[in-house]
Amino acid sequence: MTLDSERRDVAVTQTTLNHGMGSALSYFDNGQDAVQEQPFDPSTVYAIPRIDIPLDESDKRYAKCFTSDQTTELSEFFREYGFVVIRDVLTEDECRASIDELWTFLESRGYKLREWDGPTEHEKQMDEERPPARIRRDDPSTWDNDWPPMGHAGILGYLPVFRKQVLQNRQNPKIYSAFATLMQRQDLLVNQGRLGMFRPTRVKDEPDTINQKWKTAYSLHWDLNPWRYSLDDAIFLRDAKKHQKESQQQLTYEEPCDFIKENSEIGSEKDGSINVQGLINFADNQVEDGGFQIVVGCHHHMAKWADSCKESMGVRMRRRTLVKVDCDDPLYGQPQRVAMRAGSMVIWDQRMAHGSAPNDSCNPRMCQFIKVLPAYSGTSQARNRARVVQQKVAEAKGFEATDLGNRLFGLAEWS
Ligand SMILES: O=C(O)CCC(=O)C(=O)O
Repeated sequence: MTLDSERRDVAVTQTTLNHGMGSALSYFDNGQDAVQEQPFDPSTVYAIPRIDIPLDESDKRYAKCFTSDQTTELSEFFREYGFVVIRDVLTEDECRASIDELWTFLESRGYKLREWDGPTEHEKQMDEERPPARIRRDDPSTWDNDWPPMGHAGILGYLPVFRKQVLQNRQNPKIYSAFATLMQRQDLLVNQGRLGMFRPTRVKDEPDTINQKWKTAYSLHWDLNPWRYSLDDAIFLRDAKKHQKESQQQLTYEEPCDFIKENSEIGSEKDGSINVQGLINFADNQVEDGGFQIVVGCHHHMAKWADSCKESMGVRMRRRTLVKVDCDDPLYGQPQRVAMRAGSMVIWDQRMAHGSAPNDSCNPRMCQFIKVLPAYSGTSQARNRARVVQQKVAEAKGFEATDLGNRLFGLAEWS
């Protein structure tokens, strides 16, 4: 497509779409052209059909699930519904070790470090002058003491975690095998991500007591931009190219948050790539415990949804990679909780609108976020990434990477 035809497209968008309710805002793109943002009208948004989440026949408190060796069944389910639960990827011992490590992380304030280099001089001085009250796992009255940032989202801090058990989980063969099956390739890099915890908001045998302060936010979003990812309109295609280029240049791995960003929108619907995200539950997680929720079957419909609101939300959000569903959109009320047993993992297609629902029980929710991306090598980005991972893995006391782990961490070649 030529620049001329791109410009013509933008001009058409500007002149034909002025069906406004109230005044439209202008969106300026680097001074090149202005695209009119139309007001968002929820009644014109494509309604994604609701499909009930399939439940586990043997225990309907949980979503339907598979074992990692049921490759045909789990792939078919994933294709149809856009997500899949794989049970028993962690043993009971591995769940116990993961929970223990999560608490040690909280008790030792591992999350305080915003940068790889540790606390600033100012932070150290503040801590010495006024030692902070510590969290203790066996005493819920301490669970307000210096809780990590991102508590409103149920995520423990900003940074990826490099500790023995979370690294073991990242090189777990069952987890790898499930990802490889769904991605239809063996050569993968595992993302170095974060831990999650929702504190219980209810007290056993006290039905009238609710701790609102520990309720996490209800959320529904995509970790990609639906318009850039799916639509052929020139404006979004151009933004998609720009985004890909910028994200490649920006990921230097000098900043810890580069690990968090790295697999958002790495392909597009048009190139047929399969992009996934996932998480592992350390404890049984029933509907009322809060946590992961998803719009079942959404991957089949995201492009139609995006097309139906491209002049309003699409224009407003065209530069975003994380896109939140508007609370006036009928889709906002549509996700269903994916309840899973301890040791289970859910993997979802990135085209699925997903998020989390707050806790409404006396049980905590504890999990590890985990994603994979196609392996790459030979670039400065790959070398920087490997250097940082190597250093962080070496610092993780008691951890030994396996052959599989070294490949998944980008420290050894796949071929
Ligand atoms: O399960 C959760 O807490 C939400 C997960 C999520 O939204 C994500 O990983 O992007």
